[in-house]
Amino acid sequence: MEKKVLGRREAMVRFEESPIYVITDEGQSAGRGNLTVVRAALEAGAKFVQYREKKKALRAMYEEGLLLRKLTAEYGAALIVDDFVDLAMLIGADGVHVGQDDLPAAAVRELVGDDMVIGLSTHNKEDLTEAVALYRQGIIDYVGVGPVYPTQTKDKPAPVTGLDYVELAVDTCAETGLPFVAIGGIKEHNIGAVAAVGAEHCAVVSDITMAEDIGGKIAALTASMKKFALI
Ligand code: 3NM
Repeated sequence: MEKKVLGRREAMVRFEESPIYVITDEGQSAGRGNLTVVRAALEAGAKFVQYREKKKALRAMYEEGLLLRKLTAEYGAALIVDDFVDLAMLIGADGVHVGQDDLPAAAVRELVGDDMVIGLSTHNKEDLTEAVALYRQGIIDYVGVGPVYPTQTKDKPAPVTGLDYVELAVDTCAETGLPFVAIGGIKEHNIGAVAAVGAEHCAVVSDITMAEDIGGKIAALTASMKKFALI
């Protein structure tokens, strides 16, 4: 097994420092490979990257995951793997992200031990309440909150939450400390509105992966968040 590069605590420091959470989608990368997209994002200063791949064979994902691990380590960035707990462990990722229909977070924590980040997608108030309990038990480290806006990236997205759900997550985070990242249809033209209700972290897939100038896009997204941030 590869050695973890950052581990849980250091990876969550990168999360806190990252207004933009970059997620791969090779099918929407304008013909570029995940490595090319991630390298451009890292060059632009991205420090929290998720390897999300639904279409490749697991063997190909393993090979690519090892390369992404090497690359993110060179830039001191955290690497999170979507869904595949075994893959995350084998490539030495800093964490794994799971959804509501994946293995339960508590079971994942048993598998990965104490030194990996676990992120959990949430889509409504009930999910968020459960997530708070998991956070208080030390099982999860952050939640995804969305889809805030309609998205083409996910096959069967949950109903669009709008900004109301982001506002609930802001309040919940203030009360409990549970870190969250807003996700779903977030783009340069609407990211300011998400920041304006108090989100400090936004996960963006297609607006980054499809951008001709990935570095320029990340800079523009970050600038918009800063401009509209509450503090
Ligand atoms: N998770 P884009 S929405 C991966 O609601 C993912 O949990 C979501 O892609 C959730 O930025 C989503 O291209 C896709 O809309 C986000």
